[in-house]
Amino acid sequence: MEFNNLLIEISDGVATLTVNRPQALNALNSELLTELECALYGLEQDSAVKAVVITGAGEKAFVAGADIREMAAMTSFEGHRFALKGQRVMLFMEKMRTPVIAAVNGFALGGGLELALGCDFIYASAGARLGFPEVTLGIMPGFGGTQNLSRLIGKSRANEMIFTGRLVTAEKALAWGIVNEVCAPEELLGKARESAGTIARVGLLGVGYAKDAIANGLNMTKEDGFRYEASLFGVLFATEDQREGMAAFVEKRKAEFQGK
Ligand code: CO8
Repeated sequence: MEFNNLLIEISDGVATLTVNRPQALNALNSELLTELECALYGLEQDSAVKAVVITGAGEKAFVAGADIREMAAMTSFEGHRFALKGQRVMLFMEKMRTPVIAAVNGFALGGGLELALGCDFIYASAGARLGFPEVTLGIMPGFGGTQNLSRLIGKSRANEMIFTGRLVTAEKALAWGIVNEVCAPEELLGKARESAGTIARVGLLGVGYAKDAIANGLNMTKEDGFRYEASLFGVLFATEDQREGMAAFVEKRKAEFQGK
C-alpha cells in the first residue's frame, strides 16, 4: 500500500516508520491515522520485521498533535469518532507482539505524545518538548493520554501536565519516567534503532509474550498477573525457540530463533 504521510524503511529486522507531514509538524489527521493503522498492521504481519521505531520527519517535531485545522470543524459525533480512531492505533500498538519504540525528535504534543505513550518505550532528543496542550484549545486528551500518562507517571504528575497544558523538557520527562533516555539529536535515531536491533536478534516469541504479560498484567490484580505470566511462560515451553535458545546456551553457540 502507498502512503501519503508515512515513510517505511526496513533493515536488519527493524522497521523505521517516519510520520511524514512536516509542513504541519507531522500533525495527525484522519488520513494519517488510517495510514498508521494499516502500516502497523502490515508490519505486525511481516515476518521480516522484529521491532519498529516510530519517529517524525524533520528536525522540529515528532508529532505536534492531532490536526487542529481538521478538528476545528468537527461535530460532537465526529470528535468522538476521531478519538476512537486514534485510540484504535494506540491500543493496536499495545497489542502488537512486535515491540515499538518511539524516537521523539522534537515536539511531542497532544496526540503526538499520546502516540509516543502508545509505544513500548520512548527515547527523546535533548531539545524535545512534551506536553498536553489540549486544555488550551478547550478540549482534553482523547487518544488514550489520560489513561496512559497517569498509569505511567502517577495521578499527580499526570494531573499537573494535563490540567496546566504546560510542556516539559526532555530532561524533566526523563526524571518523571516518561522517557527512558535523552540523546543528542544526531544520536537519537541510531540509539532507537540499536535497541530495536538488539530486540530483533533475540527470540521474538519471548519478547512478544513478555509484552503481553506486562500490558495485560497492568490491568489485573497482582495474583492474576502472576497466574497469567505463568501460563504464558508455560506456552513458551511448547516452542522451537525455547528448545533452540537453551540448546544454544548449552552448546555454547549463538541461537538461531525461528519465531515458532
Ligand atoms: N495541527 C495542525 N497544524 C499544526 C499543528 C497541529 N496540531 N501543529 C502545528 N501545525 C502547523 C501550523 O499551523 C503551521 O502551519 P502553517 O505554516 O500552514 O501556518 C505549521 O504547522 C508550523 O507550525 P508553527 O508555525 O506554529 O510553528 P512554531 O515553531 O511557531 O510553533 C508549536 C510550534 C509550538 C508546536 C505550534 O505549532 C503549536 O502550538 N502547535 C499546536 C500544538 C497543539 O496544541 N497540539 C495539540 C493538539 S490537540 C490534540 O492533539 C488532541 C489529541 C486528542 C484528540 C481527540 C479527538 C477529538
